[in-house]
Parts: sequence; structure tokens; C-alpha cells
Amino acid sequence: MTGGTGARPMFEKVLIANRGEIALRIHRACRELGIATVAVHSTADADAMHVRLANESVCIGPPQARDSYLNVAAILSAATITGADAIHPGYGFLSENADFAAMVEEHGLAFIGPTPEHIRMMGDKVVAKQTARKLGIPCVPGSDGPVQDLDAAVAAAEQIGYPVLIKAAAGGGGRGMKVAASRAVLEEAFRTARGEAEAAFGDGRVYMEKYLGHPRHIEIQVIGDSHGNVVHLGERDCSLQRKHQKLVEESPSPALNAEQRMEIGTTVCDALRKLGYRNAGTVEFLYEDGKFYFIEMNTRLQVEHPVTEMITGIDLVREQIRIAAGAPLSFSQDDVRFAGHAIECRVTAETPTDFRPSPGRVAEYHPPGGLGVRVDSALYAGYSVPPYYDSMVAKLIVHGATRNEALMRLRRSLDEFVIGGIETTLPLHRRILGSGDFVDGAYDIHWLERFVGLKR
Ligand code: MV4
Repeated sequence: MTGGTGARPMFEKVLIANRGEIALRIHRACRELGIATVAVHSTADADAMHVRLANESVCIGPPQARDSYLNVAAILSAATITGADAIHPGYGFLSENADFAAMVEEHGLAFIGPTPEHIRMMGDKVVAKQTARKLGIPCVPGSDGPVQDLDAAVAAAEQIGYPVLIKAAAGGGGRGMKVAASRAVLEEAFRTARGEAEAAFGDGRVYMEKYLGHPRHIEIQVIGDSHGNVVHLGERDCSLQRKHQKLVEESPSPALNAEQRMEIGTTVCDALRKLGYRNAGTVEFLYEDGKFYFIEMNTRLQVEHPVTEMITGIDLVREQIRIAAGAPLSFSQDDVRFAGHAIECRVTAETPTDFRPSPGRVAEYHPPGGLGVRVDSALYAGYSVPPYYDSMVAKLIVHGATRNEALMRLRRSLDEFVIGGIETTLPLHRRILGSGDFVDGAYDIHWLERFVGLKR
């Protein structure tokens, strides 16, 4: 590290422990800060865009993620050999692996993310919820900690009131959840949830909550530095999802007003300041009948971060890098202005009606452009989408002065977007934009599954 931009010490070289559009996104932020990049890649990604653009690249293993992008020893070796100062993990892969974050630091490198302790704390959903509650964040009514046996489950359900939801402590992202509508089905739900949690995570601990029937999924973006500053950057409404895969995200949420936004944002910031949280994070809530209920915290940069960047003008990845180098946040809460409306569509290489994978060669690639249009993608004409990884191939993000302007711009951009040679979900996105409910902002977390199921 030496003097970089400004008076603060800055990294000279960052290793990007990821692939696809997010590797490119991180590379771009590094370049603007004058930082050199190291790409790591599997043998299947030798021709990937992030590898072409990076200053250096290292092959870290065969196609399967467990042998490459999850190969801690290979990634740490690549960082050591190339003399990197820091590692950015992106999202997915090792981004929320507390042991990896700790090993990065033990090797004398900076982990561009939160502390291993905070990653570990939020990875355990029971500890995360207890922490949130202690810090004054509103939570879903439920069991106080894990539920040990059937008797305890029955007692908790009586207390909470049916329907109840049984969740895995080691779960998250929707894995290992079971609803019980009454005492008659509680025993079966409890045993199944515990068995599935044990099989999936090697940790059979479960906890219980009141089941909310028609919530929206609204999350608060926060960022903190290592000097005790924590600010929020508003919310994202991520209710449009199918099988826990988000398809569309927007900010601001059509369901919130400025007062509600500031209230939940302030509550979250006060809590995370007490915790000493640093770097980017997202606090996830269910929002139903005018009330927020904490569900989880993500200790990483998220796929949908551009939505927040578009309405605040803040480069979240640049801030993450500066913070990891020890710099204070470059703005205060009062400096944050929420301007206009942003919407993101996640485009995947899947068939648009039944979501079968559609990897292969991209024969044509013509992304849309113009005012208020951003495309985050590592695609290029002639590129082959490998079958081994997540199917997301592009994020189309639009910004407008109003929600209506953003909708018009999104419709126009979706019509321009050409990805030839493979099937993508672009036609589904065009259909969603044609729906009256979506245009009205009248949707909850169940809306899309119904919409996809209808009118095939
Ligand atoms: C819930 C819920 C209803 N009531 N908790 C799914 C993912 C995990 N992060 C939490 N999840 C849910 N928790 C209570 N008490 C419904 C869901 C849920 C969901 C949440 C957010 C986004 C999409 C979802 C789809 C199905 C269920």
C-alpha cells in the first residue's frame, strides 16, 4: 500500500475472487481508483471478459466451483504470488464465508467486506435475529432462540399463534422452511424441517416465527467504515422473485413514503453503529400491513446494488475498497440524496416459460443504451455461457426522474436488448412490464409465481 487517491493509503493491487458481471464491476471500480487487478478463473472461464480486462490473471482450477472459485488455498496462493494487497469476494462463492475472511487477514491481506466475526454472527440466523432484536430492530414474533424438541415447538406455536413458519438456523435464502397451519400438522413440519436442516447444513437447529401471508421483501442498504460511521442508502423492493431467485428489484419501494424510509433507515443505522459494523451490508425485512419485520442480514455486496447506486449516485464498490483500506466514508447521512427511481431486471440464460438452463454460444449481443440506461454484463458476441455456474448473464438497470419514466425507459430498453444464440428471460421481463399490477406497484412476494403460472 502507498499513497493513492487523496491523502489516505490505498491498495495497489486487488485480487477479484469471483467471475461474470460482478468481477467486471469490481475491476471497473479498481481501475477508477488507479488500482491494478488480478483475475482468478477456472479453466472454463479462460475466455471470460474479466480475465481479458484484468492486469493479471491466474487459473485456479477446473470448472466446478468447489475446485476453483471456492478453492481457498488456490485463491490465497494466487494473491500471494501476484503480491495483491486485498481480496474482493463479490457475491456468492466465498463472500459470506467467515473462515475465508479470517484467512485472508491472517495472510496479511485486506478482506474487502465486514469482519469475520460479523459475517459469522449474521450467518447464524438465530444469533442474527437475537442480535437484531437486542439492538432495537423490529423482528417477526417467534420463538426466543432455537426450538429444541416437539414439546417446545407446540408451546412456541401456541404462544405465537398459527400459522407458524419453521426455519433452519443455518439456512437463509429460503432453504429449509416449513409452514404449519395448525397443531395437527406441526409435528410433521417440525420433524421434516429439522431433518432437512441436518441433511443440508449438518446443523439441525430450527427456530419458529409467525407466518406472514402476503409480505413484500424490502431491504435496507447500509455502509459503515472503520471509524464508527454508518449510513443507510435507502431501500430496495425485491418482492418480484420466483423460487427465491429475484427477477426485478426497484428503489424506492412503491409501498413506502419518505417518512417510513427515514424511520427504518435510522433504526438500522443506530443498531449497526452499536455493533461496530463496517463495509457494505443489507438488512432484509418483510413488510406487511405497514410494519417492518427483520428476517436476515446479508454481509456482502448484493447483485441488486446498482439500483441503489443509480438513485444515490454513490459508487458502492469504490466505497467498499476505500473503507477496507482504512479511509472514512466519503459522505455523511445528510449528504445522501435520493433522486428519482431505478429498476433492475436480472436476465438469465434460461427458457422464459419453464426456466430450463440455456447455456451456449452468444451469437449476437446488442445491449440497449441511452440516457438513464445501465447494463452490467460480462457478455460479448461470440462468448460461450458455460453450464457450470449461476445462469444470470446481464443486469439491465434504468433510472428515471419518476417511476413512470423509469418504466417507460425499461420497456424501451428491453425492446432494444438482443441476446442471440441462447434463450434468455428477456421475453418474460417484457411480459412483466406489460402487467397492470406491476405498473401499479401492486405486488407481494407471491405475485410473480402466480403470474408465471398463469397464461403460459
Ligand atoms: C418468512 C415468510 C413469511 N413469514 N418469514 C424466505 C427467504 C428467507 N430469507 C425468509 N423467507 C421468508 N420468511 C415469515 N415469518 C416468507 C418468506 C418468503 C420469502 C421472503 C422474501 C422473499 C421471497 C420469499 C418467498 C417465499 C417465502
